Amino acid sequence: MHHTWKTDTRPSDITPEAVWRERRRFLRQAALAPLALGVMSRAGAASNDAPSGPVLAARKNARWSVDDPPNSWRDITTYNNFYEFGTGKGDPARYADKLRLTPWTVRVDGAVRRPLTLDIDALRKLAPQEERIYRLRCVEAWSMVIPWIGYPLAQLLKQAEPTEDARYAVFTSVVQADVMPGVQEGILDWPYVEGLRLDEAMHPLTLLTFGLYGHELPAQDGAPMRVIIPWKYGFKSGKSLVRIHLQATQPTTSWMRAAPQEYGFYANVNPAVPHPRWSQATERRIGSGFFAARIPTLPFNGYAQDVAGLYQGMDLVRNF
Ligand SMILES: Nc1nc2c(c(=O)[nH]1)N[C@H]1C(S)=C(S)[C@@H](COP(=O)(O)O)O[C@H]1N2
Ligand SMILES: [Mo]
Repeated sequence: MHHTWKTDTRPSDITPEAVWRERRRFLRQAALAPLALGVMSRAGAASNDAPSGPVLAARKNARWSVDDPPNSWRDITTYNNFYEFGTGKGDPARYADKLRLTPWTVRVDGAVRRPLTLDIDALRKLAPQEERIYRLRCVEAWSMVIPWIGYPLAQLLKQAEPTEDARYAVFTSVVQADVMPGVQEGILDWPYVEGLRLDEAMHPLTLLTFGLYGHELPAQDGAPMRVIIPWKYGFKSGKSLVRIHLQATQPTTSWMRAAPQEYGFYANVNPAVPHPRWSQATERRIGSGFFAARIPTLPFNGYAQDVAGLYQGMDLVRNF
């Protein structure tokens, strides 16, 4: 996230829409030619516009969906932050297909009466899968709208029976160093660790996420399971989780450790509190084109009605 201003641009932002549409049509046609197929890179193959991968059925949840038009599958799967695979926005799409997804188990432990170790198939079936269209606001001041598939994290945590000591949830992402160029470079302290207060973790908006656009998550978006907390900056939403640990004390997250004056524990989207190096008042909606106006950032990313109550009486400048 320190590299924002160099990496936060893609060809579709600086090319008039008609031109890049035509270019994309050409590339698609080229991809159909056997010769071109042979020389296409893996990233090229992954940048198809049509959703792909194993199907994941879900019922639409209108109550917890926004009306903004969703970003394209292409935007969502080729413009990513997943630093384990490198800091470039295209790095996750380029490298994450090497992530080994089977076997995959997730441990829920710590301050719980019933510690759980669950296989990913059991996790997928633990509760009804819902499609929820959420805004995702990155701390780098861009945003997307994504039709996620998952169910409330609360459904899983309840099964583990949190004790009175469970005041925080800590999320640990997988490390597979041999296939993760970013881990080899040591950009952050790995594994990637994030955390929530337990009431945030139990909030109905906090989504344990397994898919998007009707399909299982592509690796670059955090396969096979991640968490999404839509009122917080995107970095709170850890990808490819292997452990959820409940504990009494507030954890030090990877970003707090890397730059404590820039990234706080709460990280609620807040247009009134600038990042030390840039404003958070507006954002650029990915895919809207170079000439599109920046849009105002909303308190709690537009979810204030549902979550502001969690922070009653707190100083949100100090608790950034
Ligand atoms: N393990 C892990 N999780 C992560 C990140 C990361 O680098 N590693 N980046 C975060 C950031 S900064 C954002 S904005 C979102 C991006 O999710 P997306 O690529 O699916 O849109 O993932 C978050 N989760
Ligand atoms: Mo982000």
